[in-house]
Amino acid sequence: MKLVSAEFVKSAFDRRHWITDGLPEIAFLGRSNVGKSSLINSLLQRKGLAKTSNTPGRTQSINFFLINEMFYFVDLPGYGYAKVSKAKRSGWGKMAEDYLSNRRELALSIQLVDARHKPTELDKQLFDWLVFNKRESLVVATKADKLSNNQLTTQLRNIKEALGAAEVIACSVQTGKGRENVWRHIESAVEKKQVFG
Ligand SMILES: Nc1nc2c(ncn2[C@@H]2O[C@H](COP(=O)(O)OP(=O)(O)OP(=O)(O)O)[C@@H](O)[C@H]2O)c(=O)[nH]1
Ligand SMILES: [Mg+2]
Repeated sequence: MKLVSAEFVKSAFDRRHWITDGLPEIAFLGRSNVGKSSLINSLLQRKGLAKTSNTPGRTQSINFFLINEMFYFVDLPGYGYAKVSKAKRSGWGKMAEDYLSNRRELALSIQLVDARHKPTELDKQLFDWLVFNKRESLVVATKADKLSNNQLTTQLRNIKEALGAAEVIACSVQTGKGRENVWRHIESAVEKKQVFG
């Protein structure tokens, strides 16, 4: 797929503000600070389109980006960040859960885990939930540049085992590793959604 256009469309804090044109959506999910917004920018080759930060919990809304006027990237709030108030935390959980449970337009959920760490309990819960709910999903291990090749091989095996995932794609926004592969999955998910709904 040739990337022709990518634009930020809106931030939604409430389901009433979700997009209503019915185009397929690719969601990015994972712990705060795992690299969701960075991966979106890297896939789109556009620095700063999705806001990134060293401060976990940066993305608090559901952010929609229109790609090629054909489908959306959806940047969901990160989970598992302890330092926000309980009220805020359950607010995020609710909106993300609502989105994942009910969103008909959702074509693919890309779940990000940190390549350096064992998946957390919340990572596992999300993975199981996506499988249980028969959501099309893909696991990506971020920040692969922070590991040696040997370490990365070991970690990919550990992550696969911990989650029970058939495939985990190593990615780095620094080196571009994994980008093509992730794009292939996105393309095929969008096509499938366009054909089968
Ligand atoms: N070295 C390296 N750093 C990365 C990579 N991806 C993301 N980062 C860094 O990780 C930090 C968090 O990245 P974000 O993209 O803001 O993370 P996020 O998942 O969107 O975080 P929230 O919006 O808080 O949920 C930033 O400092 C990024 O520069 C990567 O592939 N390699
Ligand atoms: Mg973010």
